[in-house]
Amino acid sequence: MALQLVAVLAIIVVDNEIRVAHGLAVIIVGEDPASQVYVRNKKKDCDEVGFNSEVIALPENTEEKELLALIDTLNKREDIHGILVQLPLPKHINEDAVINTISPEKDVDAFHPENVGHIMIGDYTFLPCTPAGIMEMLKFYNISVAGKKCVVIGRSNIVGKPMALMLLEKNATVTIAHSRTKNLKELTKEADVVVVAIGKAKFVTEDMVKEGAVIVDVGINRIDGVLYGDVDFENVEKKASYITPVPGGVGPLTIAMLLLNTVTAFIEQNK
Ligand code: L34
Repeated sequence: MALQLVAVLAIIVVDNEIRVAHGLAVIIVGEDPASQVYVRNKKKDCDEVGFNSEVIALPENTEEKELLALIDTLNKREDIHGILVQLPLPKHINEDAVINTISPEKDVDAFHPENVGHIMIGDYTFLPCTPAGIMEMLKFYNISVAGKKCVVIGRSNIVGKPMALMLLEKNATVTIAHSRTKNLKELTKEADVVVVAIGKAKFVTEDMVKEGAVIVDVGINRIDGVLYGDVDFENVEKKASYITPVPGGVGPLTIAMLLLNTVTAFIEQNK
């Protein structure tokens, strides 16, 4: 559904000319197998909706300055509206330096500090793809978070922190839990909505959740070739009113939001 929505939005009229929103550059450095799958899925979805996308695969030993120079070139290209550098990067490359180099108007991940600041004050062009997808999904299922207790497990810059801000913006009462949180179960048992993004297979168990809770699983853990979320799906499912599966849940939504952000970037750059 989400992809079809993006496809409709992708054709717009600029100066009486019909144009297709294209121009997403995805950079991947190294051979991380999970990243390769995610980038391949992004490319596939771009092709499906008719975007021009370029996947630029660089070797593991790429120097930071080469990567920054490439981003600089993409920043200047008029046919590229969105730039994404797949994370994580190899250890010898400074992630912050890379994110800071992406032009904020092309930052379709919304990771640049300028975009993060805009989100903080509720005046933004882009939202980070994973939490934005989760908010869209809640809206689609008419799940209001206003006045509800929401627990976000995980405090990363790409999921946990922005997720908490977005829920807060929709008037939820938000708790952010993390590896140092004491008595996590006491928090989750009270929660109307639990979003978990910590990367530990089957971490959230049935005894931790309230009857009728909404459970959103961001984790993707591969064990012996099988994918597991951060939630013990089979058992938690019995108690939850809604629960997202892994695979086929938050991952594909993340990509749909990336395409939406690329459309937004295209529109903004053609104003
Ligand atoms: N810069 N780095 C940047 N932007 C992002 O938005 C991401 N993320 C996360 C990792 N690094 C990033 C993604 O793209 C996670 N992520 C992502 C994207 C797609 C999928 C999962 C995570 C996905 O396609 N998931 C499939 C299964 C994939 C599999 O078989 O492993 C699913 O159905 O969940």
